Amino acid sequence: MDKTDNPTEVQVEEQAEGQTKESKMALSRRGFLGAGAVATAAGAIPMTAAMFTASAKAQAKEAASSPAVHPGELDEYYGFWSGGQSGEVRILGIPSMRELMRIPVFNVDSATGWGITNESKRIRGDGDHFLTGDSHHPHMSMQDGHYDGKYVFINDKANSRVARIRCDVMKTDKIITIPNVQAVHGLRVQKVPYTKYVICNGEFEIPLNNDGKASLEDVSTYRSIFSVVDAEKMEVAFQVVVDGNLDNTDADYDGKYFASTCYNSEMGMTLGEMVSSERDHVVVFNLARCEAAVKAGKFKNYNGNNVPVLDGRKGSKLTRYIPVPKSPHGINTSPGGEYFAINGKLSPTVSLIAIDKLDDLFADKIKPRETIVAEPELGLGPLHTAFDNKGNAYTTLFLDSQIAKWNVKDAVAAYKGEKVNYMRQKLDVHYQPGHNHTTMGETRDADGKWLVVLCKFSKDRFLPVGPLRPENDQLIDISGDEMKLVHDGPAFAEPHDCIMVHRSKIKTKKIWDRDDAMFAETVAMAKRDGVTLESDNKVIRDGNKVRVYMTSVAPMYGLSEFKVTEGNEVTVVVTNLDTIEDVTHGFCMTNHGVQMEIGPQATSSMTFIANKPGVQWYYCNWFCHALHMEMRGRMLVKAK
Ligand code: K7E
Ligand code: CUA
Repeated sequence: MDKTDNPTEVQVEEQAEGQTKESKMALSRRGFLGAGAVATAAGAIPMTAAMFTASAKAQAKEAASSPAVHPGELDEYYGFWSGGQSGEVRILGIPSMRELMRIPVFNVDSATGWGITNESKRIRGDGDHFLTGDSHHPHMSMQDGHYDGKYVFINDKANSRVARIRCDVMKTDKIITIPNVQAVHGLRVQKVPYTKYVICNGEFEIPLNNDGKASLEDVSTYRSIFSVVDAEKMEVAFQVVVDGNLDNTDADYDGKYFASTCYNSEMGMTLGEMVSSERDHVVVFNLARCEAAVKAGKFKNYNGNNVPVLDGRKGSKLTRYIPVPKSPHGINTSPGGEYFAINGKLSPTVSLIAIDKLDDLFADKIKPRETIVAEPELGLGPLHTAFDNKGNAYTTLFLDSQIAKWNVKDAVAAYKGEKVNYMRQKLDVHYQPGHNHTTMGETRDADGKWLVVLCKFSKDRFLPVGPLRPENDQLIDISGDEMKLVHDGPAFAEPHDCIMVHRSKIKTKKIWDRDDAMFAETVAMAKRDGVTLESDNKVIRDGNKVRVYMTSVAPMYGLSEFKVTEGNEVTVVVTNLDTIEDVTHGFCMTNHGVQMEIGPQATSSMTFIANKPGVQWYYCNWFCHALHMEMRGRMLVKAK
């Protein structure tokens, strides 16, 4: 690298001579990850003096505008945040960045009883025995490219699952395990004409029939598989076997194509093998052809299940493979529907695929690389790109710890050879950003107001809290010509991705409907027991099983005592008769490791073995009333 033209991190420090000691330290800390990683990147790109000035200027303007939402005021946007290894989804208010709620999904939650109540166990289904999850990509269902406020879908990479969250109550209502694949990573929804399908990538390569008979040496039958899930039924509609593996995915705005990035076209099993070739690819799926192939029965089944699996490997009519620089990561469709932006990761570039050229590609009229209409060089480690409503794109640079703001039209012109500067600004973020997202930016309604950048490291941005640090979710004002960093938001493990949805798109219930599907099976059980949940307080004895039905009205349970025998399987069903907004009750049985939440007008139940002889108090553990402490009762467990 030419030292005079391309300031390295060291030189940046020298240039910072006049600055305070603290900001110099900050600059040197920035280099910590960047420097070593440069060597593995495909090639460093020159950072011009103009770019440096722009970035320094932007830094000086930090905190110039404010995301203040004053006490009593409401946020303009709902943010849906993945909780990463915590397995949950969080709701934030934007722009305040206040955390409003947590939605347990793939995790077990002590507060709400998710994974403990019978209702949640039914929803958790065949994956109920898993205590863990790794959620990455939350995306809301759409109508004609606009959010419809109905569902948020999210993947669990760890256990190959997909979950659906109902936005009227903000609870998970369905979780399925995707067969034939391992590590469901990229997940998106069909945008147009509506979210008929949720699409998701099986990242890890496994034998087609993964029955324990394959070897670690012969990897010839190893495949990655693309899954297309019926969003309403929450069943896999069909799958497509591809060449290479699958990382991230997105859909077009025409209802015709899905596309996924592949970082392991080598089908390597070790890191060295995975990064050995200079190019990987994007695979594009032709939805109509896939549906026709399923109809025509041109599929196979694997692993003893009935899911139709199509062959979309190279040469197939169902797919096309577009070579891009090695190890691409994120894929983001521009809100006008013109481009798939492919983020280079090991290449300093983003490749733009013109979606209107895909018809010709599938008709074999053009070559795959002819669909690429821009490949701007942005900086080191581009991972994800977001869009505003003014034709600009915002790309996270993981290694540079920056956001590159660039103009899409100018990047296309530059690729044609015109002398234009597509780079608008580089802004330092803190540090190592992964995903970023603009308000409404993955829909036709991109509004160019806010950009959130999910930084993987926070280092020195918060009070030190031991070796494990929070992430740093930064809020950037993008409404003006310059990006302005306005807020640092610490977050626990690990928001991979987020979306920001205008509040006008979401209508939530204040209290539960008594006929809600969430507890319909519990209502049916009560009916079989001859119990009217809204009025009865009864103990039903059924051999070794005891079903205890009680109501709750602040500050009392309908039953203040009941008796069981040691070893009984006890099911406690609580129906919250309160109709007042926000009066949630809890039910905790001491010494049995169980507790749950019961929202206003909801029924919740849980089952446990009464294995602790003696008097066991149960109590309300959600604060509900001045006499909340007194809201309790006794279970006598008679010794056997
Ligand atoms: Cu969307 Cu983190 Cu799963 Cu990129 S991934 S960073
Ligand atoms: Cu009921 Cu606290």
